[in-house]
Amino acid sequence: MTKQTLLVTGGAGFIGSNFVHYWMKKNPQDTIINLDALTYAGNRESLADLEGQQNHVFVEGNIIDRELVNKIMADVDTVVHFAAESHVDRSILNPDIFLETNVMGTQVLLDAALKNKVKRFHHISTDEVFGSLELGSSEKFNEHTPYDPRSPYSAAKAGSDHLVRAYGETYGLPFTLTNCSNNYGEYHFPEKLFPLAITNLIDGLKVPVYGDGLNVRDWLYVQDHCSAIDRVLTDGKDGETYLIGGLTKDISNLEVVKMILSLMNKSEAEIEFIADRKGHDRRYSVDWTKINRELGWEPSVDLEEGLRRTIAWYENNQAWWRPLKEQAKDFFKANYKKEN
Ligand code: NAD
Ligand code: TDX
Repeated sequence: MTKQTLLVTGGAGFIGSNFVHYWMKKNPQDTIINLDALTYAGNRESLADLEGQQNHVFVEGNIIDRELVNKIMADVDTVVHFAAESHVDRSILNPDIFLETNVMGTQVLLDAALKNKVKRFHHISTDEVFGSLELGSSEKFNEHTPYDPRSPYSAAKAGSDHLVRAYGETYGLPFTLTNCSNNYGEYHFPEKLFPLAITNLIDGLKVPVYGDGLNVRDWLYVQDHCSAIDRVLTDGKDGETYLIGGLTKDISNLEVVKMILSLMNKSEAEIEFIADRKGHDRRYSVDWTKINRELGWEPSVDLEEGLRRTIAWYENNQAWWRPLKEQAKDFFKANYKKEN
């Protein structure tokens, strides 16, 4: 097995920390440099079991810091770029930082990757760049769907996707790009829907559902996202984009919340309908046949099994999430209103 050095950005966040664990277990010969600014969403506790491991080097720093990024990129073979501001609701309250990190930060990384001749820049993106599909339609996003971002978050992510492709076309930077649907699982920050619902229910609180609850998301267990990235890093073709998704059938937020309630033996009286998100995308659905056909990837954990694992993890790891919910109090106050 050839040894390589990966630069993982945002590796103290939800998906990044899962990916670091996944990769180190599967490729113990490799070295991971983990660059993370430890914003509200980054947490060293998510990497606690890796403390002292020689081949995991944590660097606290910002992707926008050109000097630092250039320095740590020196011996890197592959960049896996997760770092981003990722919460749609926070982007509605305060868009500025989304542009700074997601667009400008990505450009700093791209420049450094070119300068240091990295062999592959893999950019992690989202299905939200494609906009919103009609409720009840059978349409799905695929690799040819035009971009139509509708929130400051997805607009900034779209900007970063365009920049990555532009660096490929203009300067010949070797890259791959994946657009994935909604992830859920261990180490998910407790202001996103699933962990918020589960932790509220553990505490005897209600589950806030925006609007009529009929919005549809395509849910994927985070470990399956990690295995998809692995397939793309290993066998993906230079300059290609792959869409990653988890479901084959629509499921509304309300239905998925009801699944969580039932798995936690709670009644539907625990649902609280609240004011809708501004510009709330109605429906996402991902056609993941390209990555399935070309790279042989498919999801391995279905929604019910993934939810069981996730609920058990939050029940058993209360010391991980309790301080995070406490820190997010101001956000909860600003975001949750009964009326629009
Ligand atoms: P997250 O918010 O949990 O983690 C983001 C991480 O990036 C945090 O550790 C944070 O400290 C770090 N970070 C933020 N700004 C930084 C900066 N300027 N410099 C260095 N580090 C910085 O996000 P996530 O849910 O793990 O998402 C990771 C990536 O995957 C993002 O690019 C997101 O757009 C994408 N994505 C997420 C989902 C999802 O469902 N969560 C789905 C598809 C794509
Ligand atoms: O309290 C809530 N009540 C509610 O009804 C919250 C937090 C959310 N919702 C709804 C909004 C969405 O329709 O649930 C759905 C999921 O919301 P989030 O967990 O905030 O995720 P979403 O906005 O879909 O974005 C996530 O998936 C795609 C990630 O945060 C993004 O980074 C990723 O790109």
